[in-house]
Amino acid sequence: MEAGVWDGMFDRAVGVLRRNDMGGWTRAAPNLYPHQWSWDSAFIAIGLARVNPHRAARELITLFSGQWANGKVPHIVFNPHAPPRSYLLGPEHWAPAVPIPDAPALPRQTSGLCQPAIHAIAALRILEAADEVGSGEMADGARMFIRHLYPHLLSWHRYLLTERDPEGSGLVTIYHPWESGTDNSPRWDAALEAVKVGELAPYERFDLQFVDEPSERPAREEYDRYLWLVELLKKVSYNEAEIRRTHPFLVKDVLFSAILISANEALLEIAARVGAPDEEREEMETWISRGRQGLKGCYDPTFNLCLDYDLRAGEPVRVRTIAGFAPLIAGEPDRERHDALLDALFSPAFVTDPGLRWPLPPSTSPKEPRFHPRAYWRGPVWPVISWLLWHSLRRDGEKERAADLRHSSLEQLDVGGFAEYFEPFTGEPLGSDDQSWTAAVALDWLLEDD
Ligand code: 2M8
Repeated sequence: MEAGVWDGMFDRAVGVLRRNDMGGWTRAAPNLYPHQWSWDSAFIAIGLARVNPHRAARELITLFSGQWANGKVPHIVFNPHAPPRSYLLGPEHWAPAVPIPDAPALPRQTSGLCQPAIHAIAALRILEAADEVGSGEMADGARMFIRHLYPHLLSWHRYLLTERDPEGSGLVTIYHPWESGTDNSPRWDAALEAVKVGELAPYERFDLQFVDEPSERPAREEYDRYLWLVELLKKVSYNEAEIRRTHPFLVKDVLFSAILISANEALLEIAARVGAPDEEREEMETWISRGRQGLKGCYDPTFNLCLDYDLRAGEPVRVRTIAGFAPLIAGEPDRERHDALLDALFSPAFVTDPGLRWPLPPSTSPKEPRFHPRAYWRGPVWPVISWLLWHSLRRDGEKERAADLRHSSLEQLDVGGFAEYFEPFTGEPLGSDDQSWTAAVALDWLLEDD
């Protein structure tokens, strides 16, 4: 760790995670998100891996205790002690009239959606952290942890690459913008607009009490559609075949798919460590090459970006967002395309826009007509996305660019604290304060030297 440069930040980040620690799992944020979110928890485990590997392992194990019988890891595992009227949609909104055969026999209730599968990357980080400590109790604990988690990770990835990809395209279909993690990104505008909202029970937006301005959260029309899509999924008791047949929102999400490819690489390493059978490793290799092929098919040479594909409309989603850099996250084997993507990332359409407070990627390109610098996933900078890109660039040997991303991100957090996201031109912290995954990626960055 660079001593002296980021004085006090390490302790502040640890403090955020400690205050959000609910005993074996971490709430995503103190007020706005009082439950356990799936990909937030994976980032939290990454941040904790070298600080407290045991606690990091526990984060993942607790999350996976909510896994469904079909392998799905739910996007929220609910906190039974969350204050009433604190989060919409709370646990009472997810149960269908007809019982769900795939839901877990749970001590804790879950949502019925999922989120990007970064968990295997987190699990591998925990193993590597235990390796650094060497042999002894830590190594034994890590071995037990990974023996326990490996089959769960495998069935999670299998679910995504079968039920969510019956076409064998290597790309994951999402059923709801919440599954992407980039909720109100303009990526989903057209597909959402096509959703005809039926009769909805009146509802209250609890989220708006925890932010300064309503524009920091999705709009009312978006929420109507979010809630309606959940109603439709409940109506078919989350039956995957029925969803594929009837659901109005089915999109191949390139960012989700890319994270899964990278997670499959991590799972392959984990499989080697646990001595998994050859067939399982071959299965993962097939997933990885199929995924890369799938992303190749979504590449748009005019934008030099990868585009999501709306299955209902039968067309690509032509909008420039950070999801376009999906192949960089997946690992792009074609050198020319890799360089073109890098040029696009470091172009004025993203990181080198001269008006930016820090050279960090805005969630939507400022060149897009639907860019909005304060509106949730429509423009602000998200530290976890900067982390994903940093991690990928470093893996690919782009040392200098990775170091710049890390340095600018740490500056952003030093000035603005561990906010959920940041206005790209002013650096103003927005959304929730003390967001767990922001503190977690800060920890990971602080423990690196470059
Ligand atoms: C945001 O999503 C939730 C719904 O899942 C919400 O807005 O209420 C997203 O930023 C998502 O990616 C994140 O996992 C979650 C908790 O931080 O908040």
